[in-house]
Amino acid sequence: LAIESVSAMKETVGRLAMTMPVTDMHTHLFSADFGNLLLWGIDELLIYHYLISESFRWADDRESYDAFWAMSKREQADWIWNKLFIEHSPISEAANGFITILHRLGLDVSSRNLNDYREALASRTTAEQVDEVLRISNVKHVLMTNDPFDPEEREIWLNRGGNTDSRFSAALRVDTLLNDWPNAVVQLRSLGYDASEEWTEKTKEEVRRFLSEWIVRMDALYLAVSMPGDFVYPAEDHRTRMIDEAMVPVCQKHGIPFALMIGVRRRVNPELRLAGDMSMDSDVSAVEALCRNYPKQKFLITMLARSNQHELTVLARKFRNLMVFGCWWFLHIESMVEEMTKFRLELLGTSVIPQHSDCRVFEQLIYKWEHSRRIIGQVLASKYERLYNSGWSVTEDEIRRDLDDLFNRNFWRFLGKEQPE
Ligand code: RAT
Ligand code: ZN
Repeated sequence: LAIESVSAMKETVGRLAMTMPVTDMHTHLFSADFGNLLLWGIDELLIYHYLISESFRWADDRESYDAFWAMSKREQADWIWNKLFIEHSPISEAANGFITILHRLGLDVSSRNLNDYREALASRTTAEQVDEVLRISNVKHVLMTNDPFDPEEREIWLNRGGNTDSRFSAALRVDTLLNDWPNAVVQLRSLGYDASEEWTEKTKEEVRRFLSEWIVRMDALYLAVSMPGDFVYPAEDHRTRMIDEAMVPVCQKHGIPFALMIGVRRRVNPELRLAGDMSMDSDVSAVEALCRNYPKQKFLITMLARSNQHELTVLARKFRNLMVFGCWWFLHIESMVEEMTKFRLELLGTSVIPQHSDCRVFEQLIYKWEHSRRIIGQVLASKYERLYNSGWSVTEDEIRRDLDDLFNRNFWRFLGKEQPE
């Protein structure tokens, strides 16, 4: 049944956009199987690296980075709370996000009493909080970021059964192999792979064996890396050899996509540690060459610089093995999500994955998805409105189909896999 009026259409889109279950195709979250690797709760939320860098803007000359890093987590959280929530208003996306979380968890935001918030969550178990947050955020499926070179994580995969929660899937992260090869060689050797710094036949074989074994062990849905903005492909360098001779062949053998997140400049301020990374312009022609060279290989691509977004979206018109995804990191703010979602829909229709959360702390699913759902819904409704004015009205089923494509099916279809129930 076609919807009768623009206002009824907007109401339907708004309601479905806010409530439809979503697949979150890139996070740094874990299932409860991973114990302490799964971060959650008030203090972890406040010491999110996005908030660390924002609060240092208010630090005075006597407040050193070293003093901050020497504090306990709780002290760090108190410090950030004072700077960003008490001494100033929580206007930024990440600070506002913390307030959205408190509000949706049913805590009294007006009390501004941090210890009450801590206490309210203190009696919960990790498993309870995972269920509760997935329920509130309506996130149905979460992709983790899984690194076998992390000793704590590796131990869980090797000796403690790995992931047993069907709401979570793995993605094999390969940054060290591409971006820090000497270190990767040391790690590979310590894990029993006969690799050498020199790119020999034996080394290629062993890297492929390492990747294959871990894809199988984790049941990884894709291979993932984040790349600096100066990534060039093809080039006479280690990265090109690694991609051509190890990573793409292994992805093809297992029938999985390769996700590249391009445009990071790591540690422009090392004193901020994880919070010290920056964005930089990238060369979209690297993605173009990959898509052209490997028409049968699928590439999930996101870029960090605003200046690359339009060109990347145009490129997706040329290559069906390219899926653009998410508004990443510094682009995950209201104005950019709106701008990017608009021109992506204008260039690609609904054949895009408009958002991923990149959450590091579990409750962040609540605000990242609530904020993004609202904007995506508004942009989609404005497109239906234009159609309506030409006499084309969409049905509720069609709205549901389009949102389901954006929030779930484009990802699973691209993978060639059934979405888990
Ligand atoms: O968004 C982030 O939290 C960054 O620190 C990175 O982890 C980035 O998302 C990445 O996956 O490299
Ligand atoms: Zn990430």
